[in-house]
Amino acid sequence: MEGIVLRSTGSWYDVRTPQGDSYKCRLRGKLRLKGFKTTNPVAVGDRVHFEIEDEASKSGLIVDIEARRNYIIRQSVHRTAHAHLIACNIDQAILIATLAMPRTSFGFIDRFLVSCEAYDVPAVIVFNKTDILTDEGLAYQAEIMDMYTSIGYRCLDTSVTKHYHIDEFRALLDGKISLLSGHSGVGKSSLINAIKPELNLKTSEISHYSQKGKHTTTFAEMFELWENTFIIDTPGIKEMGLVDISPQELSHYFPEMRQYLGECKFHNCMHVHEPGCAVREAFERGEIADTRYHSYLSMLENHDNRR
Ligand SMILES: Nc1nc2c(ncn2[C@@H]2O[C@H](COP(=O)(O)OP(=O)(O)OP(=O)(O)O)[C@@H](O)[C@H]2O)c(=O)[nH]1
Ligand SMILES: [Mg+2]
Ligand SMILES: [Zn+2]
Repeated sequence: MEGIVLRSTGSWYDVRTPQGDSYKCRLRGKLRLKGFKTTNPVAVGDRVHFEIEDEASKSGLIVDIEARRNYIIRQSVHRTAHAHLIACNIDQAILIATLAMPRTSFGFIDRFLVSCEAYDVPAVIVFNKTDILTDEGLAYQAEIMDMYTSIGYRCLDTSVTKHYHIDEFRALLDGKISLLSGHSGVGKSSLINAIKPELNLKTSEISHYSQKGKHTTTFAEMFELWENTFIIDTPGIKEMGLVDISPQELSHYFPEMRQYLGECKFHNCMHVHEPGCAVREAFERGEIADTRYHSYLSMLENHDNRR
Protein backbone atom coordinates (compact mmCIF):
# COMPACT_ATOMS: atom_id res chain seq x y z
CA MET A 1 0.00 0.00 0.00
CA GLU A 2 1.07 3.58 -0.59
CA GLY A 3 0.14 6.74 1.17
CA ILE A 4 1.11 10.14 2.46
CA VAL A 5 1.78 10.93 6.12
CA LEU A 6 -0.74 13.50 7.35
CA ARG A 7 0.20 13.49 11.00
CA SER A 8 2.82 12.08 13.25
CA THR A 9 2.33 11.80 16.98
CA GLY A 10 5.45 10.18 18.31
CA SER A 11 5.38 6.52 17.43
CA TRP A 12 2.20 6.55 15.29
CA TYR A 13 1.69 8.00 11.86
CA ASP A 14 -1.61 8.76 10.17
CA VAL A 15 -1.22 7.68 6.57
CA ARG A 16 -3.73 8.47 3.86
CA THR A 17 -4.00 6.43 0.69
CA PRO A 18 -4.76 7.99 -2.72
CA GLN A 19 -8.27 6.39 -2.39
CA GLY A 20 -8.83 8.46 0.74
CA ASP A 21 -8.56 5.71 3.39
CA SER A 22 -6.65 6.44 6.59
CA TYR A 23 -4.42 4.01 8.43
CA LYS A 24 -2.63 4.31 11.75
CA CYS A 25 0.85 3.06 11.09
CA ARG A 26 3.91 2.20 13.08
CA LEU A 27 7.40 2.25 11.70
CA ARG A 28 9.20 -0.99 11.05
CA GLY A 29 12.05 -1.17 13.56
CA LYS A 30 14.75 -1.72 10.99
CA LEU A 31 13.79 1.32 8.98
CA ARG A 32 16.53 3.93 9.26
CA LEU A 33 17.12 6.96 7.20
CA LYS A 34 20.35 7.16 5.34
CA GLY A 35 22.15 10.46 5.29
CA PHE A 36 21.08 12.71 8.09
CA LYS A 37 20.30 12.59 11.76
CA THR A 38 16.94 13.80 12.91
CA THR A 39 14.94 13.15 16.04
CA ASN A 40 12.06 11.89 13.89
CA PRO A 41 12.69 9.59 10.91
CA VAL A 42 9.34 10.23 9.20
CA ALA A 43 7.44 13.49 8.97
CA VAL A 44 4.26 15.04 7.61
CA GLY A 45 4.30 14.96 3.82
CA ASP A 46 6.43 11.83 3.55
CA ARG A 47 5.29 9.35 0.94
CA VAL A 48 5.49 5.90 2.41
CA HIS A 49 4.85 2.26 1.58
CA PHE A 50 3.09 0.23 4.23
CA GLU A 51 1.67 -3.21 4.92
CA ILE A 52 -1.78 -3.57 6.41
CA GLU A 53 -1.55 -5.22 9.82
CA ASP A 54 -5.24 -5.26 10.61
CA GLU A 55 -7.88 -4.04 8.19
CA ALA A 56 -10.63 -3.89 10.83
CA SER A 57 -8.76 -1.43 13.01
CA LYS A 58 -7.07 0.20 9.99
CA SER A 59 -3.55 -0.30 11.31
CA GLY A 60 -0.39 -0.76 9.34
CA LEU A 61 3.37 -0.97 9.31
CA ILE A 62 5.52 1.48 7.32
CA VAL A 63 8.16 -0.47 5.44
CA ASP A 64 9.64 2.13 3.14
CA ILE A 65 9.95 5.90 2.72
CA GLU A 66 10.17 7.39 -0.75
CA ALA A 67 13.02 9.76 -1.59
CA ARG A 68 12.13 13.31 -0.56
CA ARG A 69 11.79 16.11 -3.07
CA ASN A 70 12.65 18.56 -0.28
CA TYR A 71 12.23 18.98 3.45
CA ILE A 72 12.18 21.62 6.15
CA ILE A 73 14.18 20.95 9.28
CA ARG A 74 14.23 22.86 12.50
CA GLN A 75 17.69 22.92 13.94
CA SER A 76 17.82 23.34 17.67
CA VAL A 77 18.84 26.94 18.41
CA HIS A 78 21.27 25.56 20.95
CA ARG A 79 22.98 23.71 18.16
CA THR A 80 22.66 20.26 19.65
CA ALA A 81 23.28 17.39 17.28
CA HIS A 82 19.57 16.93 16.79
CA ALA A 83 17.43 18.44 14.13
CA HIS A 84 13.70 18.00 13.87
CA LEU A 85 12.12 17.23 10.55
CA ILE A 86 9.05 19.47 10.23
CA ALA A 87 7.65 18.48 6.83
CA CYS A 88 8.65 17.00 3.48
CA ASN A 89 7.69 17.27 -0.18
CA ILE A 90 6.18 20.73 0.03
CA ASP A 91 5.55 23.19 -2.81
CA GLN A 92 5.82 26.36 -0.75
CA ALA A 93 6.46 27.58 2.78
CA ILE A 94 4.24 30.42 3.94
CA LEU A 95 5.46 32.55 6.79
CA ILE A 96 2.60 34.08 8.73
CA ALA A 97 3.95 37.31 10.21
CA THR A 98 2.34 40.03 12.32
CA LEU A 99 3.67 43.50 13.03
CA ALA A 100 2.00 43.44 16.45
CA MET A 101 0.46 40.95 18.87
CA PRO A 102 2.87 39.21 18.62
CA ARG A 103 5.54 41.13 16.73
CA THR A 104 7.52 39.25 14.09
CA SER A 105 11.01 40.72 13.79
CA PHE A 106 12.96 41.27 10.58
CA GLY A 107 15.60 38.93 11.93
CA PHE A 108 13.04 36.17 12.21
CA ILE A 109 11.57 36.79 8.75
CA ASP A 110 15.01 36.84 7.14
CA ARG A 111 16.16 33.67 8.86
CA PHE A 112 13.03 31.99 7.62
CA LEU A 113 13.67 33.18 4.07
CA VAL A 114 17.32 32.09 4.16
CA SER A 115 16.26 28.63 5.36
CA CYS A 116 13.77 28.35 2.51
CA GLU A 117 16.44 29.39 0.00
CA ALA A 118 18.77 26.77 1.43
CA TYR A 119 16.09 24.09 1.20
CA ASP A 120 15.04 25.28 -2.24
CA VAL A 121 11.45 25.77 -1.14
CA PRO A 122 9.64 28.85 -2.51
CA ALA A 123 8.72 31.22 0.32
CA VAL A 124 5.71 33.51 0.68
CA ILE A 125 5.07 36.04 3.46
CA VAL A 126 1.55 36.67 4.70
CA PHE A 127 1.12 39.64 7.03
CA ASN A 128 -1.92 38.82 9.13
CA LYS A 129 -3.94 40.88 11.65
CA THR A 130 -3.92 44.00 9.49
CA ASP A 131 -7.14 45.00 11.32
CA ILE A 132 -5.22 45.92 14.47
CA LEU A 133 -2.79 48.27 12.72
CA THR A 134 -3.07 52.06 12.82
CA ASP A 135 -2.80 54.01 9.56
CA GLU A 136 0.82 54.54 10.37
CA GLY A 137 1.28 50.83 10.96
CA LEU A 138 -0.41 50.03 7.66
CA ALA A 139 1.88 52.44 5.80
CA TYR A 140 4.90 50.84 7.44
CA GLN A 141 3.63 47.38 6.53
CA ALA A 142 3.13 48.47 2.91
CA GLU A 143 6.79 49.58 2.80
CA ILE A 144 7.96 46.25 4.17
CA MET A 145 5.82 44.35 1.70
CA ASP A 146 7.21 46.43 -1.18
CA MET A 147 10.74 45.70 -0.08
CA TYR A 148 10.21 41.93 0.11
CA THR A 149 8.28 41.92 -3.16
CA SER A 150 11.12 43.79 -4.88
CA ILE A 151 13.59 41.05 -3.97
CA GLY A 152 11.29 38.34 -5.25
CA TYR A 153 9.09 37.18 -2.39
CA ARG A 154 5.37 37.06 -2.85
CA CYS A 155 3.58 38.97 -0.06
CA LEU A 156 -0.04 39.20 1.00
CA ASP A 157 -1.76 41.16 3.78
CA THR A 158 -4.74 39.51 5.48
CA SER A 159 -7.13 39.84 8.36
CA VAL A 160 -9.07 36.84 9.57
CA THR A 161 -11.23 39.04 11.79
CA LYS A 162 -12.27 41.32 8.91
CA HIS A 163 -12.21 38.51 6.36
CA TYR A 164 -9.79 40.61 4.33
CA HIS A 165 -7.90 38.96 1.41
CA ILE A 166 -9.05 35.51 2.46
CA ASP A 167 -9.98 34.71 -1.15
CA GLU A 168 -6.50 35.80 -2.22
CA PHE A 169 -5.04 33.55 0.45
CA ARG A 170 -7.17 30.68 -0.85
CA ALA A 171 -5.91 31.32 -4.40
CA LEU A 172 -2.33 31.28 -3.15
CA LEU A 173 -2.83 27.72 -1.90
CA ASP A 174 -4.67 26.28 -4.88
CA GLY A 175 -3.09 23.14 -6.34
CA LYS A 176 -0.18 23.12 -3.92
CA ILE A 177 1.10 21.58 -0.72
CA SER A 178 1.80 24.54 1.56
CA LEU A 179 3.45 24.67 4.94
CA LEU A 180 2.35 27.43 7.33
CA SER A 181 4.94 28.61 9.78
CA GLY A 182 5.45 31.50 12.20
CA HIS A 183 5.39 32.51 15.84
CA SER A 184 2.71 31.23 18.16
CA GLY A 185 -0.40 33.43 18.06
CA VAL A 186 0.04 34.97 14.58
CA GLY A 187 -3.11 33.22 13.36
CA LYS A 188 -1.95 30.16 11.39
CA SER A 189 -4.79 27.92 12.55
CA SER A 190 -7.26 30.83 12.29
CA LEU A 191 -6.34 31.37 8.63
CA ILE A 192 -6.93 27.69 7.89
CA ASN A 193 -10.29 27.84 9.67
CA ALA A 194 -11.17 30.93 7.62
CA ILE A 195 -10.89 28.97 4.39
CA LYS A 196 -12.23 25.67 5.73
CA PRO A 197 -14.41 26.22 8.82
CA GLU A 198 -15.33 22.48 9.00
CA LEU A 199 -11.81 21.77 10.22
CA ASN A 200 -12.56 23.76 13.35
CA LEU A 201 -8.92 23.89 14.43
CA LYS A 202 -8.19 24.94 17.96
CA THR A 203 -7.07 28.56 18.36
CA SER A 204 -6.56 30.71 21.43
CA GLU A 205 -6.08 34.32 22.34
CA ILE A 206 -2.58 35.54 22.89
CA SER A 207 -1.54 36.32 26.44
CA HIS A 208 -2.34 39.89 27.43
CA TYR A 209 0.61 39.98 29.72
CA SER A 210 3.40 38.75 27.44
CA GLN A 211 1.74 39.62 24.08
CA LYS A 212 2.73 36.14 22.98
CA GLY A 213 0.80 33.14 21.75
CA LYS A 214 0.05 30.13 23.92
CA HIS A 215 1.34 27.37 21.66
CA THR A 216 -2.12 26.08 20.92
CA THR A 217 -1.17 23.86 17.99
CA THR A 218 1.16 21.19 19.34
CA PHE A 219 2.12 19.06 16.34
CA ALA A 220 2.29 19.49 12.58
CA GLU A 221 -0.70 18.22 10.67
CA MET A 222 -1.62 18.19 7.02
CA PHE A 223 -5.17 18.77 5.82
CA GLU A 224 -6.69 18.30 2.40
CA LEU A 225 -8.46 21.55 1.54
CA TRP A 226 -9.78 20.48 -1.84
CA GLU A 227 -8.51 18.41 -4.70
CA ASN A 228 -4.72 18.53 -5.05
CA THR A 229 -4.52 21.17 -2.36
CA PHE A 230 -3.05 20.49 1.05
CA ILE A 231 -2.06 22.71 3.92
CA ILE A 232 0.18 21.93 6.88
CA ASP A 233 -0.53 23.65 10.17
CA THR A 234 2.46 23.70 12.50
CA PRO A 235 3.12 24.67 16.12
CA GLY A 236 4.42 28.20 16.61
CA ILE A 237 8.20 28.54 16.64
CA LYS A 238 10.32 30.93 18.70
CA GLU A 239 13.45 30.91 16.64
CA MET A 240 14.46 29.65 13.28
CA GLY A 241 17.74 27.76 13.64
CA LEU A 242 19.89 27.84 10.55
CA VAL A 243 21.00 24.49 9.29
CA ASP A 244 24.47 23.86 7.94
CA ILE A 245 24.96 27.12 6.11
CA SER A 246 28.60 28.13 6.02
CA PRO A 247 29.46 31.83 6.37
CA GLN A 248 30.88 31.70 2.82
CA GLU A 249 27.61 30.60 1.28
CA LEU A 250 25.25 32.75 3.37
CA SER A 251 25.17 35.66 0.88
CA HIS A 252 23.98 33.30 -1.87
CA TYR A 253 20.76 32.87 0.07
CA PHE A 254 20.04 36.61 -0.09
CA PRO A 255 18.60 36.95 -3.62
CA GLU A 256 19.31 40.69 -3.81
CA MET A 257 23.02 40.11 -3.06
CA ARG A 258 23.56 37.45 -5.70
CA GLN A 259 24.03 39.85 -8.60
CA TYR A 260 26.98 41.53 -6.84
CA LEU A 261 28.79 38.44 -5.60
CA GLY A 262 31.18 38.14 -8.52
CA GLU A 263 32.19 41.80 -8.35
CA CYS A 264 33.93 41.99 -4.97
CA LYS A 265 37.65 42.70 -5.04
CA PHE A 266 38.47 39.61 -2.97
CA HIS A 267 37.04 36.33 -4.10
CA ASN A 268 36.62 35.19 -0.49
CA CYS A 269 34.92 38.46 0.52
CA MET A 270 32.43 38.08 3.39
CA HIS A 271 30.86 41.47 2.59
CA VAL A 272 31.47 42.94 6.04
CA HIS A 273 34.18 45.62 5.77
CA GLU A 274 36.54 44.39 3.07
CA PRO A 275 37.75 47.04 0.62
CA GLY A 276 36.15 46.92 -2.82
CA CYS A 277 33.13 44.94 -1.62
CA ALA A 278 30.36 45.24 -4.22
CA VAL A 279 27.67 44.10 -1.76
CA ARG A 280 28.62 46.72 0.82
CA GLU A 281 28.74 49.38 -1.91
CA ALA A 282 25.26 48.36 -3.11
CA PHE A 283 24.04 48.61 0.48
CA GLU A 284 25.58 52.08 0.81
CA ARG A 285 23.88 53.16 -2.43
CA GLY A 286 20.57 51.99 -0.91
CA GLU A 287 20.14 49.07 -3.29
CA ILE A 288 20.07 46.57 -0.45
CA ALA A 289 17.66 47.28 2.42
CA ASP A 290 19.17 48.18 5.81
CA THR A 291 17.17 45.53 7.61
CA ARG A 292 18.28 42.83 5.18
CA TYR A 293 21.95 43.73 5.36
CA HIS A 294 21.74 43.82 9.14
CA SER A 295 20.07 40.43 9.20
CA TYR A 296 22.93 39.17 7.07
CA LEU A 297 25.55 40.54 9.48
CA SER A 298 23.71 39.18 12.48
CA MET A 299 23.47 35.69 10.95
CA LEU A 300 27.19 35.77 10.21
CA GLU A 301 27.93 36.82 13.77
CA ASN A 302 25.72 34.14 15.29
CA HIS A 303 27.49 31.60 13.21
CA ASP A 304 30.86 32.73 14.57
CA ASN A 305 29.58 32.64 18.14
CA ARG A 306 28.62 29.04 17.82
CA ARG A 307 32.10 27.84 17.01
N1 LIG B 1 -7.30 40.84 15.47
C1 LIG B 1 -7.02 39.70 14.85
N2 LIG B 1 -6.87 38.57 15.56
C2 LIG B 1 -6.58 37.44 14.88
C3 LIG B 1 -6.45 37.38 13.48
N3 LIG B 1 -6.14 36.11 13.11
C4 LIG B 1 -6.11 35.41 14.25
N4 LIG B 1 -6.38 36.18 15.32
C5 LIG B 1 -6.43 35.80 16.75
O1 LIG B 1 -5.11 35.49 17.19
C6 LIG B 1 -5.15 34.49 18.19
C7 LIG B 1 -4.17 33.36 17.85
O2 LIG B 1 -4.61 32.69 16.68
P1 LIG B 1 -4.20 31.18 16.35
O3 LIG B 1 -4.85 30.86 15.04
O4 LIG B 1 -4.47 30.31 17.51
O5 LIG B 1 -2.62 31.34 16.17
P2 LIG B 1 -1.55 30.23 15.73
O6 LIG B 1 -0.59 30.90 14.84
O7 LIG B 1 -2.26 29.03 15.18
O8 LIG B 1 -0.84 29.91 17.12
P3 LIG B 1 -0.10 28.55 17.62
O9 LIG B 1 -1.01 27.38 17.29
O10 LIG B 1 0.06 28.75 19.10
O11 LIG B 1 1.21 28.50 16.91
C8 LIG B 1 -6.61 34.03 18.27
O12 LIG B 1 -7.22 34.67 19.37
C9 LIG B 1 -7.21 34.51 16.95
O13 LIG B 1 -8.59 34.76 17.06
C10 LIG B 1 -6.63 38.60 12.74
O14 LIG B 1 -6.52 38.67 11.51
N5 LIG B 1 -6.90 39.72 13.49
MG1 LIG C 1 -2.25 27.06 15.75
ZN1 LIG D 1 31.91 41.57 -0.77
